[in-house]
Amino acid sequence: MERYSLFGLLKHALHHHEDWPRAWRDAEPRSSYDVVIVGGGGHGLATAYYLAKVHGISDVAVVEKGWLGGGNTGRNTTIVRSNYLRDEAAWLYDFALELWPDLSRELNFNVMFSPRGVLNLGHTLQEMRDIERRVNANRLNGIDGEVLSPAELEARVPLLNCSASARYPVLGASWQPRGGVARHDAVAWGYARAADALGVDLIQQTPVTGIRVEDGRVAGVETDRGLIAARKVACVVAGHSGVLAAMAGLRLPIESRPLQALVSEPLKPCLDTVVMSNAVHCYISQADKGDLVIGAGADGYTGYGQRGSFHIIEHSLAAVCELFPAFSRVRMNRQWGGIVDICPDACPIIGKTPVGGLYFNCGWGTGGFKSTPGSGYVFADTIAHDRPHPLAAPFALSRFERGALIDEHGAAGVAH
Ligand code: FAD
Ligand code: PYC
Repeated sequence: MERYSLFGLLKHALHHHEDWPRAWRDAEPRSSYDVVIVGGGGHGLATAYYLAKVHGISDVAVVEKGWLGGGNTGRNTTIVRSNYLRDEAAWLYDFALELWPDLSRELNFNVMFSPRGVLNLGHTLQEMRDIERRVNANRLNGIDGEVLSPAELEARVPLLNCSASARYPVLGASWQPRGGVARHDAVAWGYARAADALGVDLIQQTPVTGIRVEDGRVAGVETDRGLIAARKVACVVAGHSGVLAAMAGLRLPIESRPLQALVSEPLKPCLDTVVMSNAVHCYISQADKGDLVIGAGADGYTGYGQRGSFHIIEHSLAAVCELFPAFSRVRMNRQWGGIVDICPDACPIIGKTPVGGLYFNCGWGTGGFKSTPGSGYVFADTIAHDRPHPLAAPFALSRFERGALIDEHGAAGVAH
């Protein structure tokens, strides 16, 4: 690799970034594959990578209607943590968290994982009781966590307003030191490049318009470039899961709603951890290039417009200004929305469907970025063996028939 130098910098500046080698092939769809993955977000790409890498299944195509990582993967606020309340969720998310520190080496691509710790603030007595319960549950599962007092918080985050006279006074927080952030695009690009190198075809700008089912088994997907036959089809389309399920005659217990975020102008380093407040609906961190990355709550109704409603973001920014009075003078640069797929228990659906050979991985809602490596790993295993990976088994679609819901609303990070 070329070393950083003034000469190197000038050379690349004058080159206008020309002649960069392609990171992955622009594959033409073949007529059939062993496995077709619908959706080229982080989860779909990770699934393809682990199918090829761990299970030796590389006759795989990822079919994406837009560009790789252009869905929620490239729209999220990049928070990574595993402090979920219920055992099943804690195990799944912590399995994912354990994969992050080595991911850049695994993919030979810098995903900029930064374990700078995550704080979840409590503003009421009941929230503090819930935080204590969650931290205790986490520690019983071997997951790091502490409860911090306002004084400890003030020392850790000097800009945070911990005054007792604040509108929503901060009474304390949970602290997960192993949590942090990662670069979302890099995660998609890293998995894409590594999957392509193992022989996976990445097919962009190709919407799937139908799922062909014959005698109760999946036979392939219809696209605007023709039918692509497949022995197995795996749908990983987040906010569009209901649409894809309907193509196979299925109905999922999922609502698709806009969730929005925004970034500020770049600032000098001033916030070296992640602060989340479920009660007032904001979460905030500072990107390496200085921007404040701020997220808001989900819209209260379903929709597919990747923008979100103004009153939601107004409410979140009011909360940011109250929590961090110094940020009230910061200008915002960009705002956007992503369509999140929310299950009634705020947990994902991973696994088989009533249609043979058809699998879904969805329902990650407002919190699936953190689980990208773990989700891809367990889903690939589930597809390869046509049975649930042990960590994925509790998240089967059939839990809604059995009433075996895993309520994670409290730890979801964003109330919905
Ligand atoms: P996506 O990245 O959305 O990929 C699905 C892909 O499927 C898309 O690229 C889409 O174009 C494609 N697709 C859809 N329909 C079709 C079709 N018919 N044919 C072909 N392709 C199709 N999670 C966290 O853990 N931490 C956070 O801080 C966080 N913040 C968030 C903030 C916002 C504003 C949003 C919107 C989400 C946030 N999330 C967060 C949630 C997280 O982004 C998602 O759970 C995760 O990225 C889902 O990844 P995915 O690969 O399943 O979906
Ligand atoms: O799940 O940690 C999370 C999260 C933060 C912001 C949106 N989701």
